[in-house]
Amino acid sequence: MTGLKNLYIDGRWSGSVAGLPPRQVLNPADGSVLATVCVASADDVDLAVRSARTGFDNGQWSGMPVRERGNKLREIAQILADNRVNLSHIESLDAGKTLKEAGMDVDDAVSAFRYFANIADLDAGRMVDAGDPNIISRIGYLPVGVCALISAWNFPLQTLTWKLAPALAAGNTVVIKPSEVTPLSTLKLLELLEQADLPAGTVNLVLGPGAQVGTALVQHPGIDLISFTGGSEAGQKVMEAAAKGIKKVTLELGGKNPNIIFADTDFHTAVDNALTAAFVHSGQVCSAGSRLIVQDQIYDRFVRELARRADSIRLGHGQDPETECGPLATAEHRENVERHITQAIADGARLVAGGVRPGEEHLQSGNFLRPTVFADCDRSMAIVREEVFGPVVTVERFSTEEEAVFLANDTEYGLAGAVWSNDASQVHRVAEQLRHGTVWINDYHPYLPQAEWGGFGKSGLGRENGLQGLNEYRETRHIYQNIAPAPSRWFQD
Ligand code: TXE
Repeated sequence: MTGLKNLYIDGRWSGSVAGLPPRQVLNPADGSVLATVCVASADDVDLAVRSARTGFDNGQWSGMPVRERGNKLREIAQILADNRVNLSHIESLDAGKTLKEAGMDVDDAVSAFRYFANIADLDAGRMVDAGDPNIISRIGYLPVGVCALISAWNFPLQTLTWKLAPALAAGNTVVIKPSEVTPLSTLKLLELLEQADLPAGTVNLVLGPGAQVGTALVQHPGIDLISFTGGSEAGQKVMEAAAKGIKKVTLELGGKNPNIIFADTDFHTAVDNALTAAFVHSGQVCSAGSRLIVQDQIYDRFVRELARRADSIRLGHGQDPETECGPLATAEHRENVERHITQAIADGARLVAGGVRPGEEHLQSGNFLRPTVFADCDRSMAIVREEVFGPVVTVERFSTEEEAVFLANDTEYGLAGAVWSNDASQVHRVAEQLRHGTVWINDYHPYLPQAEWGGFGKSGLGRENGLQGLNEYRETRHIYQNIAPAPSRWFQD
């Protein structure tokens, strides 16, 4: 035992039974140690899954009337809203995002709990016409069981609550594993959840690296469903584990998202939003508009203005109100992004902004990187095809509408995309042809808890939010009742 008690199992804070060495959580803006937390062993994971199983089987949560569960979710939403300042401060420190962004993440978390509280009892199933007046046939829903919720470091609170709120609304019990890079807002969330007095075993928390703790969790036979947000490589492993255990699985895996700009659109609005699309949270956003596709007539002017604006973005600590972009999540991640930049230059992309670490003295100990713009890109280049997950945007050129659609769909991913034009018919035509889970027209980034979120192709499986976001956490059951039973006479007496 290390004395640390950061795991939450069966309604209590506990330490790792194996006493594994704890892990330091670093501030990405200056490398300082924000906290030291314990690392779960396979035995701790087992205890957490057993606790969730007992919690599920005893029916205290899963058997609670749906309306009461909804009330609990509303209570949680209010607790989070009341703690907005504290939660966003923690998220800003740990994930390196600005306080403004972190506050919006808390608002998203609150909205998710409110939305799923409101829809939990909307749909109790339906009657089915069996074509026989003596048959009562009905469809109903049950919770799936014990869910493993694995969240990512870029939106620690938001990616978790998009899973937790629907999982709880549907009556499941859960074991949460946040990213080892950014566990602090999740720890705070668990602390706040105690105020809602959920039955013991409903929500459990394990901490530690994906390769060990995440693997132990997804391979555990007591898990019925895995909901994962992260990279493709880890997503593939999660899916393999799910396949071995025939577990339900949803994957939210990021993307390479096209942002199409037609020449007739308002120029400055499009440039301004292209920056937001690409560089919010230093591009560490699964739906980042990292691939600009710009029409011929405005291409050169667009590239010049984009580069000028990118060069003036202010980097800094998330808590500094002057900061527009924070650091990257880890030193290793920055090196990965830099490798992508080096490769892009070798492939012939024209660097017109950034590509380097900032020179300012006070940024030297953080994982900062200047917002980077590459022009003259084409789809043969790795920088156009691969997810970089950093402050890097590429610009390609197109002339016709058909070409724009072709380029935008020419990706293995399919999470999100946008189209900008003043021609109402054109934007609709283009949007209808884009094979991406979310398509924005003359906007970028907004999402709604009531609208499904998720991707085509390698962007993942299943959907979060919306009605489908709830249904991922429910089993469908058909009950067929014969009210006039009689011998079937299939076999002779
Ligand atoms: O995430 P990982 P990483 C993308 C982005 C980034 C890349 C890698 O391109 O550069 O993924 O990021 C847990 N079994 N996105 O390496 O490893 C892990 O502990 C079970 C996109 O930091 O995918 C963490 O909790 N769990 C993305 C979570 O999975 C495993 C957000 C994500 O970690 C595991 C983040 C395993 N085998 C990165 N391996 C998005 N969709 O927004 C890891 N984990």
